[in-house]
Amino acid sequence: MTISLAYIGLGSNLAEPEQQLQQALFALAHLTDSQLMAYSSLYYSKALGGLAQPDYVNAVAVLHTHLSPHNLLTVLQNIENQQGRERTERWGARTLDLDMLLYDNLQMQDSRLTLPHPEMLNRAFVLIPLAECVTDLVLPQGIYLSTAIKQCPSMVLSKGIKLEILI
Ligand code: ROI
Repeated sequence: MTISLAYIGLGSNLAEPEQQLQQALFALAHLTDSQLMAYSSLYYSKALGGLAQPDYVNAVAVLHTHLSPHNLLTVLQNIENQQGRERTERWGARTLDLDMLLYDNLQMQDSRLTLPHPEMLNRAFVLIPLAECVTDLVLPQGIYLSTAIKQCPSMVLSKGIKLEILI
């Protein structure tokens, strides 16, 4: 059975964001046909995007998985839904956002999923925690993560604690 490497971005800005990420990491650690290999510290930032909304807490997790990209997306959406995610406005506040950032070196686009995540290169709150999980990753677009970080629009990002997960 083939095993793939997937990177997941976690974000929350509602209903006690740290607890949302704690619960989400627990769920990722218990995901079917998958293994949680690493995860970053918490990172705090102002909301990027048009709408006025609370500040965000973000992190990145690394999974080994036997799930296909679409099956992984489905289980990530199930976790979001279990944690009370309501899909209302596109750039609005959310209890939990789980974004598939990368799945091996796959580049694909269909109605459900675009890989790599189309916005990741513009988001320091994704790239910086990603760099905490992996040294000198080469992105599927053919650029080094360290280069992507230098080219990314700057934003204020405060590093917080690394959560403990009870397995
Ligand atoms: N801004 C920050 N800082 N963190 C996020 O996770 C985040 N997610 C979003 C939008 C609304 C684009 N802004 C964000 O979906």
